[in-house]
Amino acid sequence: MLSEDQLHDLNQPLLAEHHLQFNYLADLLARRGQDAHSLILQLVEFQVAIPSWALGTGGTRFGRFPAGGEPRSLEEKINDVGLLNQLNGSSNSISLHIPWDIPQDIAGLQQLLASQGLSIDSMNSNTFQDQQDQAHTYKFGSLSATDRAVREQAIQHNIDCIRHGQPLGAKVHTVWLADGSNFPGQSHLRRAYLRTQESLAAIYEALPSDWTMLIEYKPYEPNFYSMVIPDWGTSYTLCQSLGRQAQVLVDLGHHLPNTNIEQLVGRLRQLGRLGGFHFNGSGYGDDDLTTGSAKPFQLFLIFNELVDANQDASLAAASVAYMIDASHNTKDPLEDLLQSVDNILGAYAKALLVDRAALAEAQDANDTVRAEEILRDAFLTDVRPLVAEAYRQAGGALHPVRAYRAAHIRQQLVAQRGKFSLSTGL
Ligand code: LRH
Ligand code: MN
Repeated sequence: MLSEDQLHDLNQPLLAEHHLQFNYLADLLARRGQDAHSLILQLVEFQVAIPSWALGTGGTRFGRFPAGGEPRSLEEKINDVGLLNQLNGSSNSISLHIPWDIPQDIAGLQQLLASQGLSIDSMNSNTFQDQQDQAHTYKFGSLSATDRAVREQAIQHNIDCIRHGQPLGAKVHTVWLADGSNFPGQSHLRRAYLRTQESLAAIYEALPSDWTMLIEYKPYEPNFYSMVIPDWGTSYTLCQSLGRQAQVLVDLGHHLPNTNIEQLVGRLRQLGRLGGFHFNGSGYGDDDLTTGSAKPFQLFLIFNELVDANQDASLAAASVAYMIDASHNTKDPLEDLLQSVDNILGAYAKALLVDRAALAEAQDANDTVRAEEILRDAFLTDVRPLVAEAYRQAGGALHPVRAYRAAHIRQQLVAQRGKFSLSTGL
């Protein structure tokens, strides 16, 4: 989509100002005893997986407004993620959702992924919708259904997802269940949990030894009285019962109002069960908006917990899957994903700036104001020149959204795919 020359030409007019801003920040950080170049290496290394189901405009039950030029196949989705990765060098993998992305031409896909420098991040099962040729409905649940035939169908579907991912090099399988109830009495809450545990164990049995199974929780929607896996504690206990390859997935939008998400992230990291994130932004519920758009300070505090744990020698290292899970109604999906990655890298960069020795000292001394000021110093530091330099050193655009617009990418996609092409997804 974009040649290196094009990227070079897009960066050229911005370079002089960028160097001015970057050098100013690098000097400021040096005076604080921090090395901008080692920070950039960590930012370049940090990769965020792009969900295949967010490359088109998602709808709500009230409506869907196509952006035009949406990807019509898995191959076109991979090309769009390839473009995002060209622009920011920070999106080198794609998560697939089955059956929306059932791989057909395996050899072709392997070649395409290699040519785009991409890998498959996580496979995601879907037992929250009924498919045309399906024998049993998921109306009353899937892995927790009272009907054994429904549970077995859902178990087989999850195993099929894993089998679809293996030839494409996937190593992660994500399970999110819409299972639950809308009315008190509708479901036996303990037995629903036990059936889910039994079904997950059957899926876990089929998991290759070098794979991870992520269990995603959600407090409500599409059920509004109970969800079988409503919170991190339930996901954690299920992971405990399954084995070491089972980990908890934290979707930022899956928390009741005012939940201290950074604390549960630190807790899961301490317990060795933090498997991954679905990053998105939300003000109320599972709004699936741009990551960091509504609560940038909370996103910073989450990364503050992650960096603190990563720098804690007493804690075993963890391989955490960083993924976006968003659904767009009003923005160009690709611009929104570029913004989300930008806000995520910004939050990570700010968390790397926290003076942890001084913070620990202030915390031990119960010097609340000092501790708060140390966090604010990092959060209020404008790290955009650092992130832009990381993009540049990764061969990307200094300002990905501006470059995307200057290159008229959406217009080109509409010309190729049409104004009303619709992508599979939510
Ligand atoms: C459920 C969820 C889950 C996906 C779906 C697309 O709300 O977050 O991760 O399967 O969105
Ligand atoms: Mn999710």
